[in-house]
Amino acid sequence: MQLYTNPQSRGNTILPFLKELSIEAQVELINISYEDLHQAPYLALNPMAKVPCLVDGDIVVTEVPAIIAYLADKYIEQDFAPALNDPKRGAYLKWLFFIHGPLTEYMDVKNLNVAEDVIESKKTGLSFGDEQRLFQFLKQGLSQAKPYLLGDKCTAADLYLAYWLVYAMAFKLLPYFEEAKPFLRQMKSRASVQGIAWFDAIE
Ligand SMILES: N[C@@H](CCC(=O)N[C@@H](CS)C(=O)NCC(=O)O)C(=O)O
Repeated sequence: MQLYTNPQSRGNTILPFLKELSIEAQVELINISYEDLHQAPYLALNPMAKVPCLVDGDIVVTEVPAIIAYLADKYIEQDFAPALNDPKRGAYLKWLFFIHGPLTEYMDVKNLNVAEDVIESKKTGLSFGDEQRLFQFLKQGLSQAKPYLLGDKCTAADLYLAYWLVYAMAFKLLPYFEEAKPFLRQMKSRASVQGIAWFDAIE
């Protein structure tokens, strides 16, 4: 497999998962410059001209949670995704898509300094709705983590959420919720995230 990525990109959110799956040796990391994303060879893989992009033989997967879900299912015996007939599968998918949708949208809106009154006037069309509701959803989910989102097993969704949370908190795109602390401490203790500065900042 090849993972096209860039060291400055959200492709980084996938790297701990490669370690968790012990497939670093099977996945060739191809660090591609942002200029080369717009060249024909890469556009043939991903016409969106974005990284990351996973190539597994004839299979091309783009969009971070799709890559994560693809790998989790490919190595399903490693238990980082609930099986198709496991009732926890629904919550697992919900978290993956929540992170990619409402949570990322919220961070983009914050990053762009969109005025509060504009957000308020557009909230029915925004996938995160409003800030308080998003925070409440996150706090509730994180409070119920025991110690992981789906219970006692760490899934790909935990790794993806934890990465985005520590990143967003480091850049003050999200407050450092008290409710997030036990979950983030738990995630920080995993060998796969050692050396990632944003995790080091979690007390
Ligand atoms: N929806 C995509 C977004 C990917 C994305 O935004 N990638 C950025 C880096 S974080 C990128 O490739 N930027 C380079 C460019 O636009 O030239 C995903 O989640 O994979």
